[in-house]
Amino acid sequence: MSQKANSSYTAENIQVLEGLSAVRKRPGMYIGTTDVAGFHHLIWEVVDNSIDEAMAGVCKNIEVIIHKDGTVSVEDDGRGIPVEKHKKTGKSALETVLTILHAGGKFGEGGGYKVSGGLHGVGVSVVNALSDYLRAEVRRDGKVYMQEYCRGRPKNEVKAMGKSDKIGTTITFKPDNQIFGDKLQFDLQTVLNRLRQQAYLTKGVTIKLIDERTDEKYKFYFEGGVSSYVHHLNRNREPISSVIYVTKEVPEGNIEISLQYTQAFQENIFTFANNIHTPEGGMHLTGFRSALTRTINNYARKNGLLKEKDENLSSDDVREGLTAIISVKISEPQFEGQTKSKLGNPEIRTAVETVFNDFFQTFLEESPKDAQAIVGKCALAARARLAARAARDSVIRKGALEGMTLPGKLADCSSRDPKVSELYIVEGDSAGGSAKQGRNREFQAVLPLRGKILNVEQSRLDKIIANNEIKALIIAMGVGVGEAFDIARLRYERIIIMTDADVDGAHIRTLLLTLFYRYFKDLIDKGHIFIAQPPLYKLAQGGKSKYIYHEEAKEEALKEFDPKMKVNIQRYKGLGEMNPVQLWETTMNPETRTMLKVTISDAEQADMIFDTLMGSEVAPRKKFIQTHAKKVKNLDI
Ligand code: 0RA
Repeated sequence: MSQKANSSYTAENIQVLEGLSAVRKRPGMYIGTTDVAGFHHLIWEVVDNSIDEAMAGVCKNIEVIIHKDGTVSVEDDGRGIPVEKHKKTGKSALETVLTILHAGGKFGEGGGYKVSGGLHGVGVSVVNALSDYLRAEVRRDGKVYMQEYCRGRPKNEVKAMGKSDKIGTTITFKPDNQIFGDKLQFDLQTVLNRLRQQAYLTKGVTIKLIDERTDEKYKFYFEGGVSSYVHHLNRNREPISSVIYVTKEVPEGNIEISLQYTQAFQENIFTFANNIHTPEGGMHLTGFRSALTRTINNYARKNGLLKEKDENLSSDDVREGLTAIISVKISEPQFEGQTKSKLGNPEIRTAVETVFNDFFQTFLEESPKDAQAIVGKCALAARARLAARAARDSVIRKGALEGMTLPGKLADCSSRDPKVSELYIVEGDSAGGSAKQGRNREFQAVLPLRGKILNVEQSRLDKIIANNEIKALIIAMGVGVGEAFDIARLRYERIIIMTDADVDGAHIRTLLLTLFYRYFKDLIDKGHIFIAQPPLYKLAQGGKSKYIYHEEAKEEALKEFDPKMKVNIQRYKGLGEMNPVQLWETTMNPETRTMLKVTISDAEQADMIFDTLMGSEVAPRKKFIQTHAKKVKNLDI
């Protein structure tokens, strides 16, 4: 692939496709949502443009500043947006790029970038349309140019501001309250995660973040690219091989792969196309997997580690404990699938397969120590798989996992229509009792769990399905597990985790989320998993009462009561303290309740949280629980 800039790139290459009023009318079409995700998307869109410059090899530094008033600026030392007059629009190229959709210069033929990121690829013009103020500063040809906009409309012509020997672009913008409301704020952790990820994926770029609200400063630079990423992901795991790395430029594009085996049981593979995360996988993943299975089997046979009578190692066996990043950069990525996050380009499958096959075969031959450790781990996984299958078969033979024998403690609903049915997973017998009495038994089922469920991060499937609490849950859900998982058999549209608002409740919730994340990810992806939101307080005075669900809302709500009289503040420590009617009113009645839908908005972050909370190394886990004890309460993976 050629990522080099076309030197004849001028204002004419920028195509004019459509206007911006559509963006303000239907922002969701361009940035997904106007909630907190869409709000942050504005930053991603601007940073993606700077990253594009870095991928083109013409930008080394990017600096993001979150100012005190919620304004954000993104500065880069790329080529600077061109300022000459644009033939088709009659305006400067800068104004064209900032005011016309898709005019980023990346969509024209025979010029511009060969590779481009950006989730929707709509460009900075969308950010401009959705900002009540935006300022673009360009340093180019020894000069500084500037233009300001309000809701996408230029306030002035492009102004020449003076001289500069620097080059690059600075975009400063303030999201429009009319679109996003006045409640949203940029979340430091979210921005950091994104910038860190982009820095891993763009070898050699330095990304700085300054949060002026708190005076915190961060800097990311990863010499190793995706191999630094793998190293980071495995920081709490015990490695059994070195970090392996290959990058190659082929006619289909640029391929970069890094991997390392650890003592863990799960696989953690993250794939990207043009720096865009592809959680649904696709052709790059398929190519990698088949090359991995083939090379390991070939090596094991050739070196007598697999005997003639032995079965081949399966694709699952060679992925146990594997952490890997696969990043491809190609000129025309096709994003497919439910959430447009699956790479569809068929040519990339063979390209990745060939590149990784050749590399990994040589690697194994030249690194016998790593090779032995890897094959040993895979062979162990194969033996465990056979044992697990035997255990599962015996469990299934006994009928334990079949829908026929619903667990005794499940209080099922009377409806047999999964579309309207809900399952409440409740902590402990006393809360379970309240929930059973308070529910609408027509469509709400209740499954009380006793005590702590098994930590699935540290166990294999055979042990997991032998655990009584988990077995009851799986049978109640009806979907089976592992190879037998079938979402079509799901017995409830919504599965709702209802635990106490204390540390134990948070722990049980996390264990359940880990179980869902690792073994029933489809249920999360398809939006079936929820977290109930019981109230923290009840305020009462005379005949008037009000439930409070967030700590912050308490003071505000107290103002609604008569200040001369005493307000009775009841704090709920556990669900068991509410009577069945209260539990129904506050937490279970679909008309009045609020629930959090569990999403995997950021698989890497989810992995990190689970890993830190559930992994085998004790020290980091302790630290996490201590420093985030409050946050865990509202854990949204
Ligand atoms: C259009 C064409 C060129 C660069 C850019 C846009 C550009 C946009 C942004 C947004 C943030 N930083 C940016 N840096 C560059 C190519 C310019 C050339 O070939 O000289």
